[in-house]
Amino acid sequence: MRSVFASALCAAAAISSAHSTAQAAAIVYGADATKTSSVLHGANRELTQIGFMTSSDLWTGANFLRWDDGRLTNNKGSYGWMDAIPRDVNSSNGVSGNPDRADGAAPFLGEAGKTGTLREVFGPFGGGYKNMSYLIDGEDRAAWTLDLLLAPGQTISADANDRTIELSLIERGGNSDLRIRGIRDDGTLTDAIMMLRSQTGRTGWTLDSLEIGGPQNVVGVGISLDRSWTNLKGFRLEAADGMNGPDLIAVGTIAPTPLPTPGTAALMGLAALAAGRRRRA
Ligand SMILES: [Ca+2]
Ligand SMILES: [Ca+2]
Ligand SMILES: [Ca+2]
Ligand SMILES: [Ca+2]
Repeated sequence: MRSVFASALCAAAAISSAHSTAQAAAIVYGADATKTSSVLHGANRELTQIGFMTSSDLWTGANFLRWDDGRLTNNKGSYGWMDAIPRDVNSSNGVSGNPDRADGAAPFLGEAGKTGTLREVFGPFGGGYKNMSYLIDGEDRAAWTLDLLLAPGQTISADANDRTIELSLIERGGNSDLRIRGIRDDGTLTDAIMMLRSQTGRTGWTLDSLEIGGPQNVVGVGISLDRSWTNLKGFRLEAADGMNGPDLIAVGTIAPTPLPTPGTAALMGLAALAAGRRRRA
């Protein structure tokens, strides 16, 4: 009897879940090259539009310029937003994750000393666009961790619509995986989700950087996060042995909004109270 009752409960749960509009898990959509375009300024690439399979969302370069701060931890050390990170160039592979650039792209400020910064890779370049010819190059069997943070006090939260995108990654190669976590405003991390190489879609352009000897396809994903990903101040991207060296070009997200602080909420409460008193007076 008990097992029959349990089965009935399971069936009811399945029906309930099937009819629920709430999204239960992150969904990863490949980039759609037919809805994606970019322009070159010399060999520096500016994204003008990116679209994704099965989603009607169209993002622009602005979606990939949300970052105000960051930290990269690799096999050599841990580096903040403006810190000079040692780079591999000309087929050397000693740094597990490092700034790299298209062969013809503008040199990094630390070019002579073979360094680059997170701000150069993920911040505005020249006229203010995210330079899609700058990336973090990974190695086949090595690990790195990258935190990207929104401006202080700003957060993003996933909606309940599984066709809208909240996070996009652009990667060079399309033969690597990447682990993703949300960083909540209180510093705690969400559960991890994966971008698998099989889920990526081509953007329509290629990238040949200083660290490799020929061009590779650039791919992307758009991810609809589930509703447990709320009040995020940033994202953590992780490469590990077995992920085949993800080469991260860009990370995009929706427009952030200010997180109401307890102080703001209290002030608003006081204002409402004062208004009520005035009305009664
Ligand atoms: Ca490297
Ligand atoms: Ca969504
Ligand atoms: Ca790759
Ligand atoms: Ca090259």
